[in-house]
Amino acid sequence: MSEQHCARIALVGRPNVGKSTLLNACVGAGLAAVSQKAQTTRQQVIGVWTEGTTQLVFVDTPGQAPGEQQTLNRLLDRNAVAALSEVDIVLWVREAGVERPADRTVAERIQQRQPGCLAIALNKVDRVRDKAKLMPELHRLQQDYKPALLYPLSGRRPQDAARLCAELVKLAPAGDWHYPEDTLTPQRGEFLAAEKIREQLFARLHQELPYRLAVTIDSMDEEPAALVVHATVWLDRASHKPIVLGRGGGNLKQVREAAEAGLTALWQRPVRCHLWLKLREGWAEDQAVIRTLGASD
Ligand SMILES: Nc1nc2c(ncn2[C@@H]2O[C@H](COP(=O)(O)OP(=O)(O)OP(=O)(O)O)[C@@H](O)[C@H]2O)c(=O)[nH]1
Ligand SMILES: [Mg+2]
Repeated sequence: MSEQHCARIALVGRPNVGKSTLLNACVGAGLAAVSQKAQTTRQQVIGVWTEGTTQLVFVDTPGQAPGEQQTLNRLLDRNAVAALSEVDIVLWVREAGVERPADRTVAERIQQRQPGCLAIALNKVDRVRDKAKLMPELHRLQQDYKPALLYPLSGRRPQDAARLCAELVKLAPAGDWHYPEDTLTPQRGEFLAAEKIREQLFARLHQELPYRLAVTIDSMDEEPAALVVHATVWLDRASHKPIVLGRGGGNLKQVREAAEAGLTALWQRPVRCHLWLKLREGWAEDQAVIRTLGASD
């Protein structure tokens, strides 16, 4: 076999630009939680793409936002910054036609770290009707940051992600693969299950509430008919319980069913989930608790 190439690629960017969507599209699986709300991702998610002689290891990171107060947010930020120094390629995801102060913060952090190889994905181009409007933005990004790769795309289109991977292959240095060829992710099933449940809580709860929840997995058991997951949803206020449950428990049922469907698609086998609500007041402010609940750095 000819020489192997391997690149570890950090997806960075401000919250909600589509990093997790892009990771999922690149590896062709719903690994990372995606939602309309900013700061969905709390912890690094790793997705592996292997083709020919090259392996791309994508590391999804929490969106970086300036001036956040809450402990959890500070931890998220630290995780994202740490990811920058451990990779071969920094893939900075931006939103076409939208510039926010947090984009500046990300740019400064990238420049401080001076990554060996910078690639920029200009995402959500499907939202830009007049594609000619992209040209000045692409030109400006090229001038300002001189990336090794500048790629306009929609992370919602699998063919765009496939083309992006083909471009990233050209930047991958020679080196041994990190994982066996058929690896989708090195992360544990428990982690993926918790992320899928959290994703569904994000989809069905509003305002601050989803940010004040955490999910841990109590057990995962192979049973003849299905893989059975028992999970605890941690609340930090008693008043949140009826909202999470919904009328007649209907909301939590929807969360459970959608998580089951997502995990069944991911693992290609029937999955059943049981969700339990538990109260642990103040967890979102308590760094020690956050570590035990999985958002560790
Ligand atoms: N129209 C459009 N929407 C997109 C695209 N990519 C992502 N989205 C949407 O943008 C929202 C945010 O996507 P995420 O993938 O969760 O974003 P993220 O950057 O991982 O966000 P954080 O984890 O909060 O930092 C979701 O509603 C996605 O469906 C795209 O190419 N086009
Ligand atoms: Mg994300």
